Amino acid sequence: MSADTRPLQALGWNEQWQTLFTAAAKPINGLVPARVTAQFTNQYRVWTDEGELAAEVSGKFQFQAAARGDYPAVGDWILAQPLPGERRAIIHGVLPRRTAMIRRAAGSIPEEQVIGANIDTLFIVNALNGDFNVRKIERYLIAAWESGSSPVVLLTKADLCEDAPSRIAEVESAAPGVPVHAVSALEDQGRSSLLPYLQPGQTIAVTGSSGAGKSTLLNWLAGEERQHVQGIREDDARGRHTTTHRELFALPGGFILMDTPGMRELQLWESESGRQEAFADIEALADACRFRDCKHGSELGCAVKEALRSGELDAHRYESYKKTGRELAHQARKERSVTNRAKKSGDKRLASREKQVRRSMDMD
Ligand SMILES: Nc1nc2c(ncn2[C@@H]2O[C@H](COP(=O)(O)OP(=O)(O)O)[C@@H](O)[C@H]2O)c(=O)[nH]1
Ligand SMILES: [Mg+2]
Ligand SMILES: [Zn+2]
Repeated sequence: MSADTRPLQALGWNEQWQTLFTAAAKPINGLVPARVTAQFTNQYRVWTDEGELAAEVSGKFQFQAAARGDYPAVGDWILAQPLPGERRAIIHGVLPRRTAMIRRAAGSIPEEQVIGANIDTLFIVNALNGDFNVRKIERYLIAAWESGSSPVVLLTKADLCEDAPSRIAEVESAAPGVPVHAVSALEDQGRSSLLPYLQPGQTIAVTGSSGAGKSTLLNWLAGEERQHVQGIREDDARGRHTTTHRELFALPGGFILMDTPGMRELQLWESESGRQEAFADIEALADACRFRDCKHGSELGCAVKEALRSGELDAHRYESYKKTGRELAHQARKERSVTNRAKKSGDKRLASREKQVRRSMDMD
């Protein structure tokens, strides 16, 4: 097989990754590069040049991992040691991530969870039916900006909407600087607007609520059924989860698509700079307030209040801005207090609970 038909290339492998791999792999022999294509409880599926292998992290890796975020995530490039004669490999390391989409893991202990690594473009998917929700899109944008990948908002099910242009405008005003496209997989509308993102070697993750049409989008772009799509009657009390885990797909155009299970609500994790980026319009207004420490209350010369009065700034958007700010501050306090408690008491129970959570199922 010639170098340019290496299977890894179809998953985005390039010279930069090769350089990082060569630097990282030196101390151990027999390591090959691989990309994590799916993650289960403590098991991974990885692709190497030799094909697909089941993989787990090494004992040393587990011992050295300080946080759950250090563990491999879907999209990561890793150092794999294939076991001779088996379709299995041991993971010895993770190459530095170019981007990382992070959320707060479910559970009472504040902990980060990487939901996708090395994503170039993040498709934030929201359906143009009754589920349409600009505030939800704002939350995803915060995490997207924080992750380092480029967000794009995709409004799906355009065939169900009478007035897509006004919805697009609504999203545009809540997503300064972010491209917004309306598409319909059902009626094959809007594909050409996505082509600039679907370039060879590019990794695109699709994220958004359950039922928004993520898996349908993947099948549409793949030109064949690669993922199961939820049927209307499969609804159950827990919500509708057809896609149960994150997974990478190498598609015919040479790009890589990551499908993800729907989230009921995206819990933000340490993303103040992402928040500032997502609300750059409000941050700019605040810079124009007369007082540097303006709380946008009853101060004189408050540009934020003025923009709210004139209608330039939407009151709901401003509420989101304040709410996410409070949420992140509250979470930061909680994290500090858990860290301090664990340190002070050497609390074994807490430490073991943390480890358990870290290794626990990666479910939504
Ligand atoms: N009308 C219409 N329905 C769609 C479209 N895309 C997806 N759906 C439907 O929306 C439902 C959820 O789709 P699915 O891809 O499983 O959503 P996911 O949970 O985000 O992966 C399914 O019943 C799809 O047939 C579309 O473009 N138009
Ligand atoms: Mg799905
Ligand atoms: Zn002000």
